[in-house]
Amino acid sequence: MRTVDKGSIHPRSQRRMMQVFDGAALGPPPIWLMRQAGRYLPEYREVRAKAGSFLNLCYNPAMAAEVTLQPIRRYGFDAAILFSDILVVPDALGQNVRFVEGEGPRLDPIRDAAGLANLSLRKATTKFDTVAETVQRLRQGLPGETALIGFCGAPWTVATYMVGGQGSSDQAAARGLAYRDPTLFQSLMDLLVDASVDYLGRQARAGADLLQIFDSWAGSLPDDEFETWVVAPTRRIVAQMKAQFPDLPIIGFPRGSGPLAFNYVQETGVDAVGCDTAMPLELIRSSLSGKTVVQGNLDPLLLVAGGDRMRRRIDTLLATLAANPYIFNLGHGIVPETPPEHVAELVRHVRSYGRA
Ligand code: 1CP
Repeated sequence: MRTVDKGSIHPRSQRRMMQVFDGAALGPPPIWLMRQAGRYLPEYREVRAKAGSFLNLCYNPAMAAEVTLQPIRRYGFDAAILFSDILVVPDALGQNVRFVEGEGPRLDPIRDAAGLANLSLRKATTKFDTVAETVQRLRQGLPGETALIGFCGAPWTVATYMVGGQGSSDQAAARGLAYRDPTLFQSLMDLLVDASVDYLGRQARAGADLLQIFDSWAGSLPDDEFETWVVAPTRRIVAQMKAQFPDLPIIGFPRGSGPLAFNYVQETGVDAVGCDTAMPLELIRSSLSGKTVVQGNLDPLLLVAGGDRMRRRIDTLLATLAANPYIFNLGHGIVPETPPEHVAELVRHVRSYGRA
């Protein structure tokens, strides 16, 4: 008997998620949600407890693949996103990174040239390959119609954690270092560009169908610094990825960039833009929709609330954006308080669009 590779039943181009990158406006649009794997799911909490530390989970290919698949089994999203974290990159480069229960990530901050000199891309390859092994397992284990998203943090956002040593509301440590010692800060960004290209390249070779670059703190910079620390490094990553993988779509998520998002798309060369919760729908419609693939931007807190209010906003998003290439998503990640049945209702409602 012939064995059938699940992937071969649905060649990559037949995955609905991929079709929007060929210019298709689909009714209903493809849907996935940022942080679709995570603490709001009881089955995630179970695996997370077994793993011990959060980084153990990220570096255990069997467990990381399992938690990636959990939301696909429940909701049948059009795309799975590799379970990992943007802070795997500084950890692999040699910075001390730990996740403190109830508090979030803590890193030994990089403040000077000596701190930076301790990091190297050479050290990182073993851990990067462990993550690539998760990607490989997923490509085998996912349904043929489900696209697989690889990702990394953008250099600016990753640097805010590396310099600050933890999350912050204003990214003051990194912004301060970038003004005080732009040469040192540029060296850190250069390392992160190289590391991101290496890391994403391994994910692509292992079977990722597309990539997302998370720039969660893009919105904390004035426009000239945005150009230097958000646009320029992202453009270098996109150019190097396109040179090696010309058909691999890249989604940029410049959270908080507001009216700068259009220039971001033009200048970085990303194929799609993730719109955050605060991006005005009228701005998305007039400056992005039809010019690039748009992804977003339902408020994650409206998903917690659920009900009619959520369904009405979904209808507005679809009516405004789905006539052009569009991927349904939230404007930021699912929060742990989200009732899993609200996610089911969201998917059901989006999938009813265009099928009436
Ligand atoms: O114990 C736990 O379960 C910790 C919670 C958690 C989870 C589920 C963290 C810690 N990271 C993740 C997974 C994760 N992180 C994914 C997996 C794939 C998916 O989306 O399902 C992804 C893509 C990320 C990306 C990530 N990590 C970003 C960018 C997106 C965003 O949310 O803005 C950022 C900023 C991080 C850092 C991070 N990791 C974890 C936390 C709590 C944070 C934020 C810390 C802070 O700013 O205070």
